[in-house]
Amino acid sequence: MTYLAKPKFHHPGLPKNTLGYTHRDYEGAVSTLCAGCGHDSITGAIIQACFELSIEPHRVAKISGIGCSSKTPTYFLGNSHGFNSVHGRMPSVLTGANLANRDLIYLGVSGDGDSASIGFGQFAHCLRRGVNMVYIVENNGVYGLTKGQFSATADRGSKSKRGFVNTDNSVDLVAMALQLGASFVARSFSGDKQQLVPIIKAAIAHKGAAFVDVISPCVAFNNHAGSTKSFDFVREHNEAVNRLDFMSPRAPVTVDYAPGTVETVVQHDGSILRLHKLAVDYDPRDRISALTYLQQRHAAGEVVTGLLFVDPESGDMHEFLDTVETPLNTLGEAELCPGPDALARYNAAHR
Ligand SMILES: Cc1ncc(C[n+]2csc(CCOP(=O)(O)OP(=O)(O)O)c2C)c(N)n1
Ligand code: SF4
Ligand SMILES: [Mg+2]
Repeated sequence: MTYLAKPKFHHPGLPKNTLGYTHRDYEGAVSTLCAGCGHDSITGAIIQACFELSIEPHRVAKISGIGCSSKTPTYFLGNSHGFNSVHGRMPSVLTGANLANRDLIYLGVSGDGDSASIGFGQFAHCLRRGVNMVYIVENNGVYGLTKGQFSATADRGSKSKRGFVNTDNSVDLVAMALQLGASFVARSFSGDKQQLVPIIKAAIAHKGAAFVDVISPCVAFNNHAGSTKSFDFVREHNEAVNRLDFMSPRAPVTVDYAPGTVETVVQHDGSILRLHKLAVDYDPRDRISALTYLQQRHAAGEVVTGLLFVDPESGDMHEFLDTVETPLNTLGEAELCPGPDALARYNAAHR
């Protein structure tokens, strides 16, 4: 496997975050993806978000499936935990890890093939269970790694590089996530760092299942006229529902927002989301309206980006299951093995 380590030298004047780390401390190995691949821009946005949030790298677990997108955790947060799993199986691996240790920040990275085709069932169940995570799909409408077959998110009527027309209806993962009960649902574009970085920061701060669909053009197989996942198509048809500005509780609240155009949402951990509302009556706390709006804009040929839905009061799987607060890997033998009497009582309760 190709693995290119980056040189460790960096300019002594590089900006540092509150932990004293530079941007470089959040990078990984040199990317081996095609030059210009949208996935590399998402990697850059994740690095920026973690740097700005001053996250301790050892508190992050990056888990992915298989695909060009699923390779990207190698290219960011080189000092974090990582597990490159099996095609479509990221959600179950992440759910298991999260059940064993709730103290880590879970970043699930997947592709449209990984999540909307082979892993569709896993995608659905981890969202409806409310696993506390940031689930990112790097969505290019194709199976990039296996040479550009249509994925399930490719729009009906879109053309492949070789001229084939997709005759299947498409899956909209954002609509699915809303329907399945995800408590934070957003969509962005790999080429729009201004929008994507605050969305990722807000998703990390959110407690519950946060789903972020990022349209990410594949320059090798899906960036030509006729593709609805190309740079040009998305730039021309992008309709941003809001402009998101994320502030962690430590940062001072800035006031450069025109009155009447700002929507403030306080999240579970006290962090604040400020939304620059472009659509006058768009409310990101209304799941039903979000679904309706999404479908209306889709019918008009537009790609809605921004924070579509957030439930600031959401809980997560551990709350729903009432699990112990201590991570399982730190429990001692006495707690893990309560002895024959407890087992006998438990068995008796089921007779
Ligand atoms: C069980 C299994 N089936 C099929 C494959 C072949 N395969 C590898 S990656 C991939 C699709 C990847 O597409 P996507 O998730 O959209 O990632 P992209 O490369 O586009 O980023 C497929 C079908 C595999 N590795 N494992
Ligand atoms: S094949 Fe497409 S998705 Fe894969 S690295 Fe190249 S541009 Fe990116
Ligand atoms: Mg893909």
